[in-house]
Amino acid sequence: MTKPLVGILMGSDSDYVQVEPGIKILDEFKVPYEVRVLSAHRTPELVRRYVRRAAGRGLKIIIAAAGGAAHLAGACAAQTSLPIIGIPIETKTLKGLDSLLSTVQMPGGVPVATMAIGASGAKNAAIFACQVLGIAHKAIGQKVVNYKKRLADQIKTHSYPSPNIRHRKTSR
Ligand code: RP5
Repeated sequence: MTKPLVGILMGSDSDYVQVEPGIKILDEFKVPYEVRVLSAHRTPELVRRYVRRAAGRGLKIIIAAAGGAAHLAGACAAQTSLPIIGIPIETKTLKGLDSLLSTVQMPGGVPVATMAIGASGAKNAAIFACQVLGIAHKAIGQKVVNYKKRLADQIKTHSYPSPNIRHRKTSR
């Protein structure tokens, strides 16, 4: 079995639905990953052990998703020099603004690459991880190039105004 390059951590099972779009991207790009539910507040010792061993196990990037007082990504960044990507989970009470601020507002010297709130952030976290991995892994880099080309093609085919629509001056 291929060793995982990306470790995906979630603070709770309840985060999975928002993280799933990112997992789908890693599947699509055929990037090996592993997923764990570990919480900075509920299982801090397990987070510490996981992160401390990550580089030695061959992981290159950790993606950490958490909601509310979202300390998970920061707690990971505190324990390793691997790049950490944070996904702020959308919450019921504050719509994820709480998660965003707690993930993004790291003190100088301890960066967390913080993505958008929720499912879009999860998708972007996976693409960003592939962009970083793509520097050393040519095949992954090429998948990102192809993906971005497909995105551009979609925009071109949905361009507006359509060349078939004539513009008329409207009179009152
Ligand atoms: C955070 O608390 C988790 O990341 C989750 O977003 C939030 C709520 O967790 P549950 O109460 O649903 O387990 O640590």
